[in-house]
Amino acid sequence: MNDGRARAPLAPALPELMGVVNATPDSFSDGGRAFAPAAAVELGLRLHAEGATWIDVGGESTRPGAQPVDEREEIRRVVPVLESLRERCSARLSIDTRKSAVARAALDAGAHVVNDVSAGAFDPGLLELVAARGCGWIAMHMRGTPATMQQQADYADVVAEVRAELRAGVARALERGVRREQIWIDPGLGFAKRAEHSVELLRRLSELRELGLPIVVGLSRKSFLGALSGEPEASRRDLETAAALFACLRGGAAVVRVHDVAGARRALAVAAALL
Ligand code: HH2
Repeated sequence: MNDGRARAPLAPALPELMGVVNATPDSFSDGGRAFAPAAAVELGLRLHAEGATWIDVGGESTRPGAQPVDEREEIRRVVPVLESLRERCSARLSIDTRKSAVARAALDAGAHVVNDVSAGAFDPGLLELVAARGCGWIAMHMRGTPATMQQQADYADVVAEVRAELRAGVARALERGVRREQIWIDPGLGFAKRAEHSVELLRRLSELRELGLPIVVGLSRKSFLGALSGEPEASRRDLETAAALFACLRGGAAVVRVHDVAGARRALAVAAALL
């Protein structure tokens, strides 16, 4: 790892918290709130103070049907935020992008980890970059692109298929020179998944531990939670998120990606005492 910090154990007692900073106008639950760099930095600092040991900065929404953002615009959105957070806090910084040009600029600005929702499938140059820099890499499961993925949510056994596809993505990365110690995996809840697929993946999360890599789970406010509870408004699904964190803890997640860090910390404290 290029940041000199050891990766956390495979299944720590409590998952680490990754706070979400979307420097976008159109993210599905909080678009526009942290679009201005100063607002994004302020949010990142607050989430870190609330207990996030990771801050994930993104400049392109990946919600179903989202329109792609030009890489120069994406760089313009995230670089000043990363530079400032790198200077002002000690959180591990991840850049949420599928594009090697954006990842390169983000690493130069101080990011430690590339959070790649395409697991290396979108831009072949990304794996070469990760191998060359020795930075962290989150390989998230998806099929297709955010524009097309919901047409590919077709599984006989979603857990077995996601595990096999993640295994293949990790193997491709290892062939390109990425080392196992650099890698986290993520089931990609809501990405090429219908609600029942995301629920099944969370219920059987521990089966992904067969891959022997630490697991990141991004469940925060997602539509499968709304399908379960009946809450249509994404920004009002923090209670649903807190309840579902129980499954992340039970399944051995190493990192959970959330918008409401303070609430997630409280929910995990209770869940850990009860499990
Ligand atoms: N989910 C989103 C974005 N990035 N990265 C990982 N590793 N795992 C996830 O589940 C994940 C992710 C979607 O959430 P959000 O960033 O809040 O929304 P948007 O993509 O609309 O910006």
